[in-house]
Amino acid sequence: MRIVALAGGIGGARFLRGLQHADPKADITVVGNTGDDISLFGLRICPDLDTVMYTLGGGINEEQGWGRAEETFTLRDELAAYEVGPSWFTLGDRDFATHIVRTQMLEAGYPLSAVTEALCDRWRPGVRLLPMSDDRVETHVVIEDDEGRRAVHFQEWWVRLHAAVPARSIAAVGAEDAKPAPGVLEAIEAADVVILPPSNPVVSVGTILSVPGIRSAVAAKTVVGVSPIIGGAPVRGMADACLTAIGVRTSAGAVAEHYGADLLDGWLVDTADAALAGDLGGITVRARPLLMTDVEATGEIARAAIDLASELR
Ligand code: GDP
Ligand code: FO1
Ligand code: CA
Repeated sequence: MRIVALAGGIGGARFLRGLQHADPKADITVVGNTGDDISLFGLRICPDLDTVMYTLGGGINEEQGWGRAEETFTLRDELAAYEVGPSWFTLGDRDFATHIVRTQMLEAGYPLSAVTEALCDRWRPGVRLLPMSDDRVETHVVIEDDEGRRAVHFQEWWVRLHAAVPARSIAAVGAEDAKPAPGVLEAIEAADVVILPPSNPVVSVGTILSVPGIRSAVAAKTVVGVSPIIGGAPVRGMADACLTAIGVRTSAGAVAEHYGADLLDGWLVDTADAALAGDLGGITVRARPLLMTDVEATGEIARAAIDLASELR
């Protein structure tokens, strides 16, 4: 079975591990979000691509969900001794190596897709990991506080400001002019099913879908999504603040309606949202437990998504 998944960071990566467990023979292409990417200390950092690569490659910090296992922070401490920041974004020594390799290759002229492939030669994630685009797209958040109304990078809003300042609006800067990375549209066209893992509907899946050409290619396929919202709240992270910023209620049903029946064929919701089961304006909704507590439980969620897609094909 050829599967394409559009993934953000932690929610996407954990789901993908379950998908591999549910169907070890599946041919999986992951289209990863690069809207979270940021340049710091002269280095290009791609948090969502790295979270998928480290999680599936066995190098992730499991408790945290991002960054490397068995990490040390000598470089961070040395930078701090020089008073060279920013200090609000924590990069460990092992993780720094990834960003150095990536930046060196980008500066030598390789596109991000080729760089990601090279990094995956080490990590062997068992999926084909493609950035959504080789062009630079950055998610910015418009906020308003004592310093006035301004746009900040998504990481600054989330990590430095802890999303404590409400997001007035969210923009994927550069998306309009971005092209899907080589292989993205081809993989979607060749897919038997497209799965939307329980990734952030605004700043992960929404950003990927904002790259011209990707949404229409996905909409032409059988698409099943897994709700990241359970009982009116995200399981973790800031999806509620992001949904509010784009005028969508934080509920499993509202997220499905936001994606739309032109995109989604099937939608898995948690048993807490079982009242939605049935037909939601043309989207087939099934309820089952959606907490990704371990690989087995996550595998069963992924299996349910594959089964629903097979029924709807
Ligand atoms: P990020 O880039 O690290 O924020 O990760 P993603 O965008 O891929 O996923 C974030 C989303 O994952 C959040 O909105 C969470 O609600 C969702 N999520 C995390 N854990 C679970 C879980 O166990 N079950 C479900 N259904 N969603 C989850
Ligand atoms: N998240 C944090 O909350 N604080 C950090 O200092 C931080 C550093 C970081 C470094 C590398 C990386 O790949 C991810 C990192 N994250 C950090 C996670 C990341 O900012 C976000 O959770 C995702 O981008 C949200 O989608
Ligand atoms: Ca992310």
